Amino acid sequence: MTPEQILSHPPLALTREQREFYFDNGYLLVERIVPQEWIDRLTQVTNEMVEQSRSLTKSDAVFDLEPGHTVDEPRLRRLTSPVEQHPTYWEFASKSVVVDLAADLVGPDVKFHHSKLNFKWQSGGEEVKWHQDITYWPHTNYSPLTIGVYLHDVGDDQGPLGAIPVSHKGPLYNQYNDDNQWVGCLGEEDARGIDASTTDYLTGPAGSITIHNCRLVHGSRQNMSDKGRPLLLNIYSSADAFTYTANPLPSKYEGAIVKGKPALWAHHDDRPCLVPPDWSGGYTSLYALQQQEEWDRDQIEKLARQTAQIRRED
Ligand SMILES: O=C(O)CCC(=O)C(=O)O
Repeated sequence: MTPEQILSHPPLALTREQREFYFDNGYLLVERIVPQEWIDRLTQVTNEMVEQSRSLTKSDAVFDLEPGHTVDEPRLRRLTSPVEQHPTYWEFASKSVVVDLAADLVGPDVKFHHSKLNFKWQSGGEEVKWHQDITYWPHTNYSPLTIGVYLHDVGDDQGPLGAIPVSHKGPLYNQYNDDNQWVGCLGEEDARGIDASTTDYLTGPAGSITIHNCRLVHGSRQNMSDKGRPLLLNIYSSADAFTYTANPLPSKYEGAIVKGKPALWAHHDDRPCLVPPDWSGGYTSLYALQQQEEWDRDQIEKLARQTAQIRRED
């Protein structure tokens, strides 16, 4: 659907100005839109997840650990596919205001793709380099978007999400290095070519929402503050967008229609898309790939087993 067609549907959660801002700029911040009750519930299950991670010594398909993670001082980079880990996350992704936000920006028929919870731990939580999401998980069109909710208040020193305005209308960049290895971020030369001085860092109180289009160039700085920055991210598309590569973060909910009805016809955008490596045997993590971290054989085997298990449950 074109922005005009989407805008012809009455808004459910956003103003016309907010919807137009998203279409023009490729991202949006909406402050305090998620009720505190939801933030409390999500925080409680997230604390339970952190407890579960304490005894781990290596990252796996569920918990992506930062170097330095210990039993006494857990440091998580990411909880992978939270909707698989606790029903509260799926209830939020499928029944809360985020579904209406998605419908306001992709149209009345909304499909779920995947989820993740990026922690950006205090005192050093890792940077996310400039990248575009769609080449991790190509779809037949560019409707997919990511809706993040800040579980804590997020200020400028906590590594808020940074968006390069209007970059969704620009090119898709190569996210392989010169040796054709997937690094999941722009190469140095491309990164130098973007005007980072225009970056909009999306800060806001707990319950604020960030939304970014799948073509937008975005990233975030290290968190050197003494406060964490848990950001719960859910990805949706219009129902007529179909994937043609393996989902890096598979889930039994992939493809669930969370609003409206399934599509009978696929919509194809004629702009080409870089394809990622085949993730069907398992995907380490955005952080591990961007930092070119080596995972050992045991980890890779465990990841493949866990991924196969999730795919069997689909
Ligand atoms: O957690 C972050 O700061 C980055 C999130 C991100 O890059 C994404 O959702 O694609």
